[in-house]
Amino acid sequence: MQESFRWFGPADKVTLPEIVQTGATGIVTALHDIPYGEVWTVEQIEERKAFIERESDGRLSWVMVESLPVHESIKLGDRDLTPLYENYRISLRNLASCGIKAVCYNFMPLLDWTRTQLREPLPGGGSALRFNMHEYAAFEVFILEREGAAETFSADVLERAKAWFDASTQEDRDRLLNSIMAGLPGAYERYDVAGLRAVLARYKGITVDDIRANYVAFLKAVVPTAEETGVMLCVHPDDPPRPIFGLPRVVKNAEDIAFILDAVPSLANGLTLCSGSLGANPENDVPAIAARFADRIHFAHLRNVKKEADGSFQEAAHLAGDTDMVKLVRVLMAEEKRRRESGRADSNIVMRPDHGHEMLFDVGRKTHPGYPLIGRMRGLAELRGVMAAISAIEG
Ligand code: DNO
Ligand code: MN
Repeated sequence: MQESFRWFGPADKVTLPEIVQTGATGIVTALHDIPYGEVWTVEQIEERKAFIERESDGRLSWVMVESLPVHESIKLGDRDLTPLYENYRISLRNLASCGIKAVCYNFMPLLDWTRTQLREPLPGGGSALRFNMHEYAAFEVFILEREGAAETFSADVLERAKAWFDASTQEDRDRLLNSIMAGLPGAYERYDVAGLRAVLARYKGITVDDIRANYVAFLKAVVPTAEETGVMLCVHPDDPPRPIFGLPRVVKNAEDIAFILDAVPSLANGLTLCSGSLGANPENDVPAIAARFADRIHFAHLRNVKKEADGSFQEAAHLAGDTDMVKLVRVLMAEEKRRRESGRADSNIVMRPDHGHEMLFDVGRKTHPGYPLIGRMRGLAELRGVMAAISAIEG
């Protein structure tokens, strides 16, 4: 697999020369300053690409876009989408003309990954991202006061949510809102509670089937261009793989993935296998999902989670959570072998350590939540060991 590392652009506290030292060779990034829906021009792409090569002394290159965001109107299925589809297609063409031919995106309404804790202390030091079900419930039921939310939680979770809320200070509530919004990358919009209520109102009455239909329309509009230009699109699963704030989620399990990949059967319509996102639902067998859709996986996000009975989960060290990472890496490497044998050009699957614990010299450095240098470097090093062992044993 090609080892890559996510970098959030020149404003990222983690620098390119530091990433060089992780041993990764690929950079995963996006033009985070460009508002959703606008064209990424060739000049802007070339400039960023050159920056990466220059700052890393030619040791790193931009191998994957994460993300080329899908505008909210496309997810909502608003009326005249032609200009937005066209902008997306132009961006794909521009990226391809600069030699960047792999593009990750997601189809999560409004939010990206969602956590209640950005820095849950770990025994022995450092911290991890965490999703606490009762705090999430407290936010949805008692802070956001979303109609119908209470029924979606067990009595036990609700009771603990109420106790948390009753004991919480304004500072606790602000911290929770900030954690929930933190998954939105780059300069994108953050909402306050009133703002969140207002944007959620736009989704009122929109069902899973509606979002699926909007998604298929999007794929039909852009996959032909991806095919023509040799770009591999790869959708990132919903994180966590459950509805958030009642918003329908359509990329949460094998059934959803099958629906998407079958809707437009083309290699250009592919998958980002994110083991941490899919792995947060106990019903998802991540290595089995990887095996089933192996030929359409263009990008692997490798990380692990430890699940709890009430639906809470915490990000574990890369080899330490509930997902059998060795089994998963074997599946991906077997697929690479098949591709090599059948002469497929993309036989190297791009992988990156997805998230890492905040530890050692990153503590207090205020790197992007979930994306410190050392924890991810540790994850990459562990995964590299797994890959080396598998190829030594299996060739
Ligand atoms: C989480 C990431 C996601 C991912 C987007 C892709 O850390 O894997 O935020 O970048 O969902 O569009
Ligand atoms: Mn991911």
